[in-house]
Amino acid sequence: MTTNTKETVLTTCPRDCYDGCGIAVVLRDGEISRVAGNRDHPSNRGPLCGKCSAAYNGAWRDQAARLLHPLRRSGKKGSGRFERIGWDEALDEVAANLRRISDHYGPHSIYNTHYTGTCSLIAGEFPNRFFSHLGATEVDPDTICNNAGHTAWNYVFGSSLNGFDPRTARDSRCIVVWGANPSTSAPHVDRHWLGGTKACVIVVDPVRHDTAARADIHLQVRPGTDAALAFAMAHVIQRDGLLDRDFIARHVEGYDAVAAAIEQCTPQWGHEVTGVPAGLIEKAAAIYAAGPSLLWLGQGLQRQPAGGNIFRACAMLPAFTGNIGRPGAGVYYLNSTFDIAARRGGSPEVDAGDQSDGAGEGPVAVSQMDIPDLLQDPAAVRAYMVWNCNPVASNPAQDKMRRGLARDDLFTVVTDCFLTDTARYADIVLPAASFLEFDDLCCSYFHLTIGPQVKCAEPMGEALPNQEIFRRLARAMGFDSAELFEDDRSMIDDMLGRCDVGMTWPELKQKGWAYVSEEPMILWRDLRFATPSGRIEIASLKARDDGQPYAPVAAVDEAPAPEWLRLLSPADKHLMNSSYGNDTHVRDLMGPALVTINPQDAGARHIRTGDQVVLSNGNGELALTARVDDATLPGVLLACKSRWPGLETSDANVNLLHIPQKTDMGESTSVHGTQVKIRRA
Ligand SMILES: Nc1nc2c(c(=O)[nH]1)N[C@H]1C(S)=C(S)[C@@H](COP(=O)(O)OP(=O)(O)OC[C@H]3O[C@@H](n4cnc5c(=O)[nH]c(N)nc54)[C@H](O)[C@@H]3O)O[C@H]1N2
Ligand SMILES: Nc1nc2c(c(=O)[nH]1)N[C@H]1C(S)=C(S)[C@@H](COP(=O)(O)OP(=O)(O)OC[C@H]3O[C@@H](n4cnc5c(=O)[nH]c(N)nc54)[C@H](O)[C@@H]3O)O[C@H]1N2
Ligand code: SF4
Ligand SMILES: [Mo]
Repeated sequence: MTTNTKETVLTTCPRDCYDGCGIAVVLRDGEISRVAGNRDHPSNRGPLCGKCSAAYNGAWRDQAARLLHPLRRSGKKGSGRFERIGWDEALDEVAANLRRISDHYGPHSIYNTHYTGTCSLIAGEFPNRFFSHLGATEVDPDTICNNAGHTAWNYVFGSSLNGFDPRTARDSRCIVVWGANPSTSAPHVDRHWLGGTKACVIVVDPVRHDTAARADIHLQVRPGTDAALAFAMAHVIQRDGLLDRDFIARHVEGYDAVAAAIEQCTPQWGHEVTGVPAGLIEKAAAIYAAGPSLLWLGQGLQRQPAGGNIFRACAMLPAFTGNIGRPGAGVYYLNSTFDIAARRGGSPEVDAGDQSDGAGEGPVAVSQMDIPDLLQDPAAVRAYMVWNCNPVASNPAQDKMRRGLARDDLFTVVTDCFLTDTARYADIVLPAASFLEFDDLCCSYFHLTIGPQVKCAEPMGEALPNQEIFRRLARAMGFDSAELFEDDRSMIDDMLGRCDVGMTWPELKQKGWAYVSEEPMILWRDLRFATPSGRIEIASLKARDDGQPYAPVAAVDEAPAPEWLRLLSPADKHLMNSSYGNDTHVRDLMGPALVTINPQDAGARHIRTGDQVVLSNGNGELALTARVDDATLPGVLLACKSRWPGLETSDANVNLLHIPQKTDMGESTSVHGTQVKIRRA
C-alpha cells in the first residue's frame, strides 16, 4: 500500500531582512518537497524573494552542501582539510581549550563573535548566555552594520528601535527613503509598501537603483554629504515659515543651537556641496514639511565616516516640522518588534543572562573594526568563537583577517550550516541545523509582525540548533547555572506570554503570523522620549559629554583626491550578506563580480562594459568586471558586498579593499566611505 500525504507547514524567514516573509513548506509523505511563500502573509503576499526561493530549495536542503558532522582540522589552517569526529569528542576538545585559555590567560582572551546568520530569537541570542557566563569578550555585533545610527538616534530620540508602523503610511502624503535600497534589501517592502502608496516618494541616494528610478523625486547626493543636504532642506523650511514652532517649543531641545547654521545653508550652497540641484532641494523640503511624512533612514546611510552626524542632522527634519507621533508621520531606522509588543510586560528578548562572577570581571565589547588588528596579537585573542557570522567574507581588511586566522596559536571554533571561508580556518567546526529544522520565534524589524519558526524536518546529518550546541557545551564545561540549559519550548512560551499577541504557540503555528496590534500603531504618540530632557534632543549635553559636537553640523566629507573614487558596496540582490554565496543557482544568477562606473570616469580611463578592471588602495588590489552605467554618479563606484571570497577568481571579495576606519560615533563600520583607484587590467 502506498501512502500519499501532502501537508503544508507555515513558518517564517529568519534572515536579517526588513521583509520578515511568511513561508509555506510543502511536505509530501512527511518530507520537504518545496519551500515557497505563504500567500496569506501580509509582508510577501505571495512568492519569496528570488534568492530564498533558490537557496531554500537548493543549498539549504542539499546534503552535499551542508555541514553534517563535527569536524577537526587535519591540514593547514585555511586548507579546508578536516576529519569527521563525534559530538562528544568535539565538545570535550572545545571545552578543554576554553578552560585552558581561561585559566591561564583569563576569559577575556576568548572572543565571542556572532551576528545575524539567523535572526530567530533563541538561535540568535541564547548562545550569548554561555559566553556571558564564561566572561568572554564580545565583539560588538552592531559595529559591523549599524552602530553609528543607533548611537546617534539614542542621543536624539533616546531609542533607535522604535520607528513607525508601516501601516500608518495610509495617512502619509510623503515618504522619504534616505540611504536605503529596498529594491534590493527589502524586495517586498519595495513592491507592496512603496509600490502601493499614493504618497510622494522621495529617495536620497548616490545610486539610481530601482527604488530611486521609480520614486517621484530622486535626490542623487554625493556620498557622505547628507548632513549638508539635511541642513539645506531645513533652510527652506525655516525660510518659508514651515517650522512647527509649537511642536519645537514643547518637544524639541536645541533648535536655537542650529538655527544660525541653517540660515547659512542655502539651497544653492547645498547644491554646490551635495550635487543635488537647488530646485529639487526646495521641492523636497516643501513636500516633506507639509506632511504627514515618514522618514526612513537606511543602514547604508550611516556606513559613512560621519554617519552619526548625518543621522543627527536628518533628525532635524521631523523634529522641526512635527512629523512624528501622529497618523502618517514618523521616523524609522529599525523596529524592535518584540520590545514594541512587550510594552505591557517586561522585555521578551532572550536576554544574555548573568555574567560570570567567577571571572571577576564582566565581558567587555570591542569593535569589529579592531578585529583585523587584534587577531594579529597572540596576547590579545587566544580563542575566536564564531557563530551566526562569516567574518572572512564580511569583515574589513580581508587579507589581514586571513593572516590572523592562520595563526597556529589561535584556537578557532566555527558553528555554521556551511563550510564558509571562515570555517575553513577553524580548529573545530560544529554543524548548525537550519531554520527548517527546529522551532523558534521570528519578527520583522520593519513590519510589526511576529512569526513562528516551525520544525519541518529533522536536522541534516548530525547538525544541531545553536541553542542545543551551547547547552551541550555548557555541560561539557561543567557549568551548572539553570539558565544555560533552559529548553526551547519554555523560552517560546515565556516570550509569547510576555509579548502578548493574544496567541499561544499552537495558535501562532496555525495562523502563521501575528500583528502586534490589529490597528496601525502610532509609535511615539505620547511624544515622551527616553533622553535626559524627555524631549527630542537635536542638541545633546550627553553627546557633548561623550566628546561629540553639541549639535549636528553641516559638514561634508572631504572630496577624494584626483584619481580616487568612492566605492559603495551595499547589499547584493542575490545574496543575504554572504549567505547563498555557495548556492549554485544563485551563483549562476549573479554572474561575475561587477563594478559599476559612471561613463565619465570610464571614458577618462578607456574602460568599457565587460572589461577586466583592477580596484586598488592601501589594502590591496581586486580584479572585477566593469559595467559602465550612469546609475552611479561620477566619482562613485558600486560593487556589491559579501560574495564568497574563496569562490572568486581573485580569491577575495570587495572587503579586501575595506579599510576598518571607525565612524564618528559608535565605533562602527564606514565601509561606504572606502576610496579606491581603478584601472583597466
Ligand atoms: N563591503 C561590505 N561589507 C559588509 C557590509 C557592507 O555594506 N559592505 N555590510 C555589513 C553588514 S550590514 C552586515 S550585517 C555584515 C554581515 O556579516 P555576517 O554577520 O558575517 O553575515 P553573513 O555573511 O550572512 O554570515 C552569516 C553566517 O551564518 C550562517 N548561519 C545561518 N543560519 C545559521 C544558524 O542557524 N546557525 C549558525 N551557527 N549559523 C547560521 C550562514 O550560513 C552564514 O555563513 O556584513 C557587513 N559587511
Ligand atoms: N538582498 C539582500 N538584502 C539584504 C542584505 C543583503 O546582503 N542582500 N543585507 C541585510 C542587512 S544585514 C542590512 S544591514 C540591510 C541593509 O540594507 P540598506 O539599509 O538598504 O543598506 P545598504 O544596502 O548598505 O545601502 C543602501 C543604500 O545606501 C546608499 N548609500 C551609501 N552611501 C550613502 C551616502 O553617503 N548617502 C546616501 N544618501 N546613501 C548612501 C547606497 O548607495 C545604497 O543604495 O539589508 C538587509 N537585506
Ligand atoms: S530574505 Fe527577506 S525577502 Fe527573502 S524570503 Fe527572507 S524575508 Fe523575504
Ligand atoms: Mo547588516
